[in-house]
Amino acid sequence: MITEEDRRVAKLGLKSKKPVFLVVNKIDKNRKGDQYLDFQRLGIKPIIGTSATHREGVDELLERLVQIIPEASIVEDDGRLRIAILGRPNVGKSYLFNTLAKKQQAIVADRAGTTRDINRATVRYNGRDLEIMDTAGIRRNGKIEVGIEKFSVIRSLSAIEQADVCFMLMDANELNVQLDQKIAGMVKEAGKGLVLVVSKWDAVEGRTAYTRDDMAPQISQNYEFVPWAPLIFTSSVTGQNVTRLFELAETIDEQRKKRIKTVDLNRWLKQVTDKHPPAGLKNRAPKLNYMVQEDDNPIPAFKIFGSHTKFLHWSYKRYLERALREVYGYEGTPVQLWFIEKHITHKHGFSPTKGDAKPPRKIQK
Ligand SMILES: Nc1nc2c(ncn2[C@@H]2O[C@H](COP(=O)(O)OP(=O)(O)OP(=O)(O)O)[C@@H](O)[C@H]2O)c(=O)[nH]1
Ligand SMILES: [Mg+2]
Repeated sequence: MITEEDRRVAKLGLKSKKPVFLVVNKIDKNRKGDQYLDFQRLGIKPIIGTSATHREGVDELLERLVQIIPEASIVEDDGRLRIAILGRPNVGKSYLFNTLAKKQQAIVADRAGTTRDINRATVRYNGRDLEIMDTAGIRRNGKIEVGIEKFSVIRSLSAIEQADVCFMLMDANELNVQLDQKIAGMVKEAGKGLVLVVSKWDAVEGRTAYTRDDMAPQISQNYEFVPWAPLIFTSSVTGQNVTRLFELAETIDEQRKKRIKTVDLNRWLKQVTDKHPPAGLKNRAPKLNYMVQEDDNPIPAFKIFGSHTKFLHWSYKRYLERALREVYGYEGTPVQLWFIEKHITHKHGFSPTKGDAKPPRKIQK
């Protein structure tokens, strides 16, 4: 039987302009034929009858799904370093973009939300092509309006996806906003390099007695979940630290590409686990035996093989990440540690990057 709720959901689905399937479940309980006729009135094609409990029709459903999923697109590696400039509306992204690009490509304006698309510019720095992307501002959650603003969020997300390194701008005049943290979190989740950029520093430095050394610890505190991200104070008006950003992006890119020899990793693993063996439950103490870096991952990623790894405490994973960074750096980029049970070949647990390691942040002078 079709309910009012069914009709409403069907309408929503059809309006979404996405492929829609009508899945009629629990067909084992009904005579098939007439049920289907009824559901045709919802106007959705194809209709697939399933019985989840009897596993009927599920294969067909998957089969149909696979047919419409687009093929994975492989981004060609043209050797460019891609940088996305992110931040709330009006923080000075386009101004910085122009300063970096040295050409008037993006619109700079007083009104919030003037850039609606991703603006791109390619500049040559240190013998290498850098592609800079200026994104539209990300609005605070509740304030995202349907339409253009919604698309700007999507664009920012897509800029993060395309980028190797992201500059997260925060307005020196208006700090500690939750949304800034959210953007930084999105970058971390996407596994991209991150620089925390205080913009419009000229406006504060000139007007108040506030110094960088006053402000840096306060800001750092709000970004404890990305302790590895460098913090830099800039001004597009005076040009302060602007080219320093290019240097940072390059350094972060180098860090991300760094490969550590397996023999060194294992020596390191033995040292840190000897120093602090992972705690466990009675006879279920986790043991970590062997470690290797993944080859083909744009995010520095490590597999650590062991036993009882699911009993590893998150604080221990954090300890490992911190210790790894002490020796190998990886400034400005997330790293992933995967814990793999020796006997079963499946991954479980999360990267400790989801925990909060807390070494001192590098503040750029
Ligand atoms: N004092 C000072 N003002 C700046 C600086 N950078 C940008 N501004 C001003 O801040 C305002 C917004 O700058 P935009 O570059 O348009 O900001 P945006 O982040 O691109 O804004 P949307 O595209 O709307 O999200 C303009 O009035 C700029 O002149 C800076 O370094 N110092
Ligand atoms: Mg702009």
